[in-house]
Amino acid sequence: MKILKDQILDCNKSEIQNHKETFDFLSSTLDKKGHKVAEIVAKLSDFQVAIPSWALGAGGTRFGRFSFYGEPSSLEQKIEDIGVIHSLTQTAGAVSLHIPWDIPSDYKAIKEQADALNIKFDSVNSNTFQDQKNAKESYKYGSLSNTSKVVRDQAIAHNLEVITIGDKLGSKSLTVWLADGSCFPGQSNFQTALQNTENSLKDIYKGLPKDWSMLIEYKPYEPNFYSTVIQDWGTSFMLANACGEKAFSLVDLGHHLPNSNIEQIVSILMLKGKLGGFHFNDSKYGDDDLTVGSIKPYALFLIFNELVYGMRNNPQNPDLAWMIDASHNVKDPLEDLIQSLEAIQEAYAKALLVDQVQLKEAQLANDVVKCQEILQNAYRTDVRPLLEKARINNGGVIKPINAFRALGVRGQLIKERGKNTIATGL
Ligand code: LRH
Ligand code: MN
Ligand code: MN
Repeated sequence: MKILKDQILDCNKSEIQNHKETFDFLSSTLDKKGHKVAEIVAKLSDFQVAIPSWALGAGGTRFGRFSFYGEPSSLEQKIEDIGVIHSLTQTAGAVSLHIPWDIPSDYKAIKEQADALNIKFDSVNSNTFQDQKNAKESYKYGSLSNTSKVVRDQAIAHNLEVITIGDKLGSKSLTVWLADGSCFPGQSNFQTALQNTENSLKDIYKGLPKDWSMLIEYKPYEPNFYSTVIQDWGTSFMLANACGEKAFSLVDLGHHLPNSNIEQIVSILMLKGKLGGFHFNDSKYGDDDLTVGSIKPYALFLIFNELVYGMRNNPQNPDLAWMIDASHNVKDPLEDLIQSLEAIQEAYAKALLVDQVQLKEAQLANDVVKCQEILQNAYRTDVRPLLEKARINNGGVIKPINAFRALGVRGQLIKERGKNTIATGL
């Protein structure tokens, strides 16, 4: 399945007039306020988010899984699906592989396929939260933190192998997320577990190629329900510092206890030059992995406001590895990803409308009302015509969900792949 240029032009025919009218109106309004619309649109066009290789099929819960049919069952088909989303949205120009779920069998062929679709290989994810086929040791009681050195060594070797795989594809970072922790008080010694993890991470760090970085993801609970070794940003930050200048924290929006001030975490990590990666999703209760922006869009905007501030003012912080980390239980995964990409771009565009100079002045004058007005004026702007323009400029469609449906993508995929496909991975 491949979306052709003519199909894109065809989809845009019926939408272009309306787009022009709404865009012209918005851009003249923003112009009058001193915004540089062309620059904002260019930033949106440049902003690319990786799609994880495990997100292209229906997810599921521990109670069941309901297929959407036509799901990809090989890495090639997953990249093909990302190609579809990218052709329409022009925002999904990268894939993030999970190893061992998606080890390429033919590196040259997979690179060529991705290149042709304009898709890069972003951060590679290791997996020590499941026992692998024929593995000698089990991760039941932890991986990098395990009390047994042989288990830790196996987990370290796996991470080093993931680096080797990613290196062949052009990836530049390794994302480490550990399920390590304990389910009951007394089960684990907190200090030993953290010390073992630090030592193991340092061993992996030594194996990083020169131009690579290591991203350390944190999460407060699940699958362990009493303690998690890398539970919060402080722990991740501490470990990144212990490893060295190529190690960073990774923020996954769903990995916080309710009401955590994520925008403040983002801000402080960027100030310290230690925010390396980002996983987008939304949640109401826990690590729900819902569509980005579907529950707390204002919080997402506030987070982007700090990201934009950091990208402008914190040269000490590296470019970030952006990725969607959502799961799709009741929606078509491709439609859900399109909605997430749109929500990300929307929050980014709104954050680009925040007048940081005015905000600083209002903060210095302790004009609390004005500070709030500045943020909320930006947030209340309907920026969707800017997103449409950014997509048009890159050769995408004006309305991705409408186009996805008008082109009958899912029907076509079912025709090509059949009904009984099961996506590998989660
Ligand atoms: C853990 C997580 C992590 C994993 C992915 C499957 O909850 O967010 O990033 O790699 O989900
Ligand atoms: Mn994640
Ligand atoms: Mn998660």
